[in-house]
Amino acid sequence: MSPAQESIKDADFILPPDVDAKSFVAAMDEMRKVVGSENLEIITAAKMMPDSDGHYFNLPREHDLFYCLEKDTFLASAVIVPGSVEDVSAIVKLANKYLVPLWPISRGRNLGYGGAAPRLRGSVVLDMGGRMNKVLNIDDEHATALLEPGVSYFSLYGYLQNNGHKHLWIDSPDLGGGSVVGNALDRGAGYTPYGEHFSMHCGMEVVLPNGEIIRTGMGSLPENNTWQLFQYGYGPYPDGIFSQSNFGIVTKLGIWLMPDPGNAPTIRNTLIDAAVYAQKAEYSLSKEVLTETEVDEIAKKIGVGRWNIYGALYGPEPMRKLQWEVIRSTLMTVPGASFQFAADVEKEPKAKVLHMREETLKGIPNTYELGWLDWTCKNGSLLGFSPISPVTGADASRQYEMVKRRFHEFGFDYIGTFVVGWRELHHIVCLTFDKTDPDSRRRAHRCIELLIDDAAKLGYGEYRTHTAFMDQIASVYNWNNNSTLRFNETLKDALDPNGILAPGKSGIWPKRLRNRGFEIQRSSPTSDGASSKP
Ligand code: FAD
Ligand code: EUG
Repeated sequence: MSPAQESIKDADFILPPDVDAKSFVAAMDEMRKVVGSENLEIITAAKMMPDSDGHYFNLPREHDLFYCLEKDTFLASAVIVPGSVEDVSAIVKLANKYLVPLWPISRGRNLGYGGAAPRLRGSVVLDMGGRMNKVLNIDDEHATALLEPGVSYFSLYGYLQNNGHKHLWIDSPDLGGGSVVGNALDRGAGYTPYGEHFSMHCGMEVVLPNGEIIRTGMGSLPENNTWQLFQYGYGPYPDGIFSQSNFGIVTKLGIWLMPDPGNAPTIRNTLIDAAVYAQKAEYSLSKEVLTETEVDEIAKKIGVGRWNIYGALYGPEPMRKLQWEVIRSTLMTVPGASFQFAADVEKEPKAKVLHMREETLKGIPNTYELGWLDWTCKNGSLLGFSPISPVTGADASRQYEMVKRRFHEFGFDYIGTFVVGWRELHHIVCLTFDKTDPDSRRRAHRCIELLIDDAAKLGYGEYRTHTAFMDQIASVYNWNNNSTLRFNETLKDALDPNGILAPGKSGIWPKRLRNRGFEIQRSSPTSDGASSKP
């Protein structure tokens, strides 16, 4: 053993389970040869504690920007930035050799759901977007795109604007810095008719956990020209198992662009709009959860209702006029309802939320909504709680009451929006907290933990979640004695026998790591008894 090797100590690294410092260093040495030393960064405890945590445009990749447990709970051992599909495949093979888990991200801006950080501490973050960030193809005639993981909404929009494709629109979520591929893979949502992002994808290229590369749909037929035109191809349709999963690393994704759009409204509460403009302290001296009367006053002050529908009509003017007549005459029967058009509202001295939403509804990416994160403190953090509901007033009200009760109990103002989908509502609850205050973190975490069980008891489940709750949510999707989780585990063990790809994602643990204490249990039993222990 050389002196250099002897001096390698476990404590110097953020080691994954079953890997000692020596073999971790050997793995990194081999992986460095694949990507080049400038594209591999080892995270050390010292490196982890800079004064600044980073921010939206300077995102930490080794930990969650909005950590709700400790800053180093979901901590990566290294960050690797591959430059090609071949790099990815080579890294995956080495990960198998050394049992080093990989956590792929595209842009890593999964804020509210764990950011860029891995579920299993010591995993290596595979930054798929850092170098693989090209728009590979735009098909004007069919309105499709083929993208690498690093293409953000901003960059896709810019590309279309600057390369003669202005007639093609995109659907952006509220923040434009995310990845078109990453958001679709986590089944994120936007606000135009193409807002259901995963269903608008068409064709994938995937590196499997053994390093093999496949193309889905028509992509498995060599020389085909329909990869981005027909979603299914031939035989079983596997694309779904690569979303919110740990079954493969997506290296290319096809996506449908919008030649001629329709309408997808959101229904937002007063405070989310108020918070876009200013912090709570500017509206109220109260340190408590705001009362109904106080929220009424804020609504009056900023000129909105308690619930506000933001939507757009698309298409030729005569059709829009006709559609508007139908909508107007229906919605105006709601007592107290009123409406405004962005064009009729003064933009000076300050743009209104209406103008901001107008951009989003036109597919112009932006970051206005970062504003509401600071509702109760500067550099505020978000925990997303996102249960699915039928599109009925009764369900929306029941969910609103359910959340308000817990938010009141834990001292949070309700901030939320209902995003209308094809056949359901995504109820997006935005719990803003102060990550620098351990008590705020604890309350935030416990509040959502209880709400997951509250929701399950009423028959509601979340469409997506923060890493801290992945096991809990898997445990409430438990029909027929957890048969879904067992199905996922069967797939996991077949595809990833060494358990190297994103262990724990969506509550799916590989055999090697299952039941060894890495699952996160509820911090204590839920107060009125959890409906659904596994
Ligand atoms: P990434 O972080 O790159 O990916 C997300 C996850 O997908 C990863 O953790 C990983 O599990 C998986 N993944 C990514 N790439 C790959 C790959 N190549 N192979 C395999 N798996 C992969 N979200 C919405 O959907 N709609 C909104 O309107 C919205 N508004 C928001 C507003 C605010 C103020 C905030 C703070 C957040 C909001 N979010 C919203 C949540 C989040 O910011 C976005 O969903 C964001 O797009 C996710 O980050 P990303 O696109 O960089 O994805
Ligand atoms: C939003 C936020 C989300 C999401 C979908 C939409 C929009 C908030 C925090 O996660 O999943 C206004």
